[in-house]
Amino acid sequence: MPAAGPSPATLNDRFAIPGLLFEAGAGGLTRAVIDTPVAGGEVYLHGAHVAAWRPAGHKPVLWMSTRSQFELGKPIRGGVPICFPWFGAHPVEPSAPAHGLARTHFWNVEAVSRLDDGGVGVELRAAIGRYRLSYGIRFSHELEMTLTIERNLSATPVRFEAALHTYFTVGDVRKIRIEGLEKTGFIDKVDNLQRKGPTGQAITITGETDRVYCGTRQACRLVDPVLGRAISIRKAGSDTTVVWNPWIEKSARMADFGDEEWTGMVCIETANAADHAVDLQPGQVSCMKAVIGVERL
Ligand code: TA6
Repeated sequence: MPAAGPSPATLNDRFAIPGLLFEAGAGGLTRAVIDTPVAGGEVYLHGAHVAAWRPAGHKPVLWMSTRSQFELGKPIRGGVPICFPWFGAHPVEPSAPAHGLARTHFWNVEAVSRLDDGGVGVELRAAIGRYRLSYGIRFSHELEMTLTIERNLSATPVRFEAALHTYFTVGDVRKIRIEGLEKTGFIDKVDNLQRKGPTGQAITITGETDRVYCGTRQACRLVDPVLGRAISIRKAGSDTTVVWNPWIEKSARMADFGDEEWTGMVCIETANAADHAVDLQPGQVSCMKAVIGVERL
């Protein structure tokens, strides 16, 4: 299945720089492959989907299902799907795709750059319905992703939800803890959307977990004793954090998710969703950023 948009050769003529090359990736979808002394990575133009990031001296940080599809019109299972302009099921249209349109949309390359620290930056753009979006990704010692909803040119406010739905590789999800949300209440999507108060403790995963933490700008820290590392997730312009692991039964129900893969991943998502959907006033711009870092324990 040919990918949409310009060929890798055309893109390389225009944008290739040392450490960044375009190629046909999985399923023939076009991707930029980043390979520098400070970090490696991949981003597909399909969905502007960051599929890999590997800072120097560390194992790959982002998780990708071995069963993921790489097809036009289908979401990729892993990495960092962009959820926009809604999160989860569409509020009124049950047949609309979960998590919106951005993650299966084709994005164009706007610019690439060599960063002062030896990393590489990529800027992508897309027009989705009435929205104009740009997405800046910096592959370096940290992974920085900035989603910008360009100026609302209409005379009326527009409401949307957005998320960087990041999948992290972990040694064993049953042995991790997630710090930073101890003081934040959440909507529990595995318990009839019950609103629950702060637990006062770090999050541990002991079953299917699907929590929308509302009203938090806190950084999170994913502590992984099996892989001997801690992953930091700092953010700006985001008031919601989502934590998800499908556990056993839900994994078995997902065709693009291996039945046993749930032990090796957890999602910590940087979002504006639920109570914190964005009401973008005329003339306003909205910007949401996630910065991922890794340290050895
Ligand atoms: O962010 C958690 C969640 O909303 C879960 O409910 C689960 O559906 C997950 O996203 C994956 O959604 P997807 O549409 O990619 O299968």
